Amino acid sequence: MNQTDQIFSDIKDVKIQGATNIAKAAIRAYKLSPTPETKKILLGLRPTEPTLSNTLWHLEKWPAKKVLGHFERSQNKINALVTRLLKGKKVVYTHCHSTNVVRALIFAKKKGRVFEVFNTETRPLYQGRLTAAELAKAGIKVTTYVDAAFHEAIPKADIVLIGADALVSKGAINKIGSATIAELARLHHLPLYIIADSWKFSPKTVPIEERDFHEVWASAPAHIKVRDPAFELIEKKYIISVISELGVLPFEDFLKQAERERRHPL
Ligand code: RUB
Repeated sequence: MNQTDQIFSDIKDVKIQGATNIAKAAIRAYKLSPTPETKKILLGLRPTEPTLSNTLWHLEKWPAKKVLGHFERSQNKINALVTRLLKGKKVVYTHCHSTNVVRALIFAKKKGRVFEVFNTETRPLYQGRLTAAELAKAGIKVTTYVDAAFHEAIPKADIVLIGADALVSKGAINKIGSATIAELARLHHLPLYIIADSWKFSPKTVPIEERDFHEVWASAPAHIKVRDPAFELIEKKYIISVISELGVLPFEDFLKQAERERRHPL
C-alpha cells in the first residue's frame, strides 16, 4: 500500500480520528498526491467532517504549511480561553477524544489550574480511553466511566467541555452520547461549552455517519439488526457558548462570525 492509500485507510478505520487529526492527515495525503481524485476520496471517508472539506478548500489556494498553521494558531487561542474558564472549576466532564479539548486541558494544567477530569469510554471504539491516557500522562487526575454511567458521573462535575465535528445552524454535531450528556448537564445546572476550531462550521446540512455494525457486535447472530450511528446533534439550546479561535461566543454569535470568517484569506 502506498503512503497516500495508507492515510486513506487509517482515516476510514478511525486509526486517525477526530476532526483536527483527520484534517491534518488530509493535508499530508494531498501533499503526496495533489489531485482532484485525492480530494474526492478524502471527502468520502468521514462524511460528518466540515473541517476536512474546509481544509481541502484552503489547500487549493494556499500552501500546506500555511493551512497547517491555522490549527496551531487556533488551538493556542482556545487554550488561553479554556484556561481562563477553568478558574475555580474542580471537575471537568468530557466525552470521546477531542484534540481541541485535550490540548486545552493539558495547557490549563501547565498554567497551574487544579482540576480533575471525569470521562466516558465512548463505545464502540473507546476513544475515551485515548483521552484518559493522554490526560493522565500530562499529570491530570482522570476517572473513566462506562457510557451507561452518564447519570452517575455527570452530576459530580462542575463543567462540561465537549468537542465537535460539525457546527451547524441547529447546534453542534459530536460523538454519539453527546446529546444525552447535554440534556443531563441542563438537568443538573451544569454549563456545557463546545470547544472547537471554527473550521468545523458548515452552512450546509451535515450528514451523520453510520458506521459498519461490526464495530458494535462483530459476531451478531443473523436476523439481528445492529446500528452504529457515529454522531448526533447537541441542540444549540443546551450550549452556553462555543469556544473557538473567534472567542467565547453564544451559539448564534458564533454562527454569524464563523460565516463571515469562512472564506477569509489565511
Ligand atoms: C471524534 C469526536 C470528537 C471531535 C473533536 O469522533 O467526536 O469529539 O472529532 O474534534 P471520531 P477535534 O473518533 O469518530 O473521529 O479532535 O478536532 O477536537
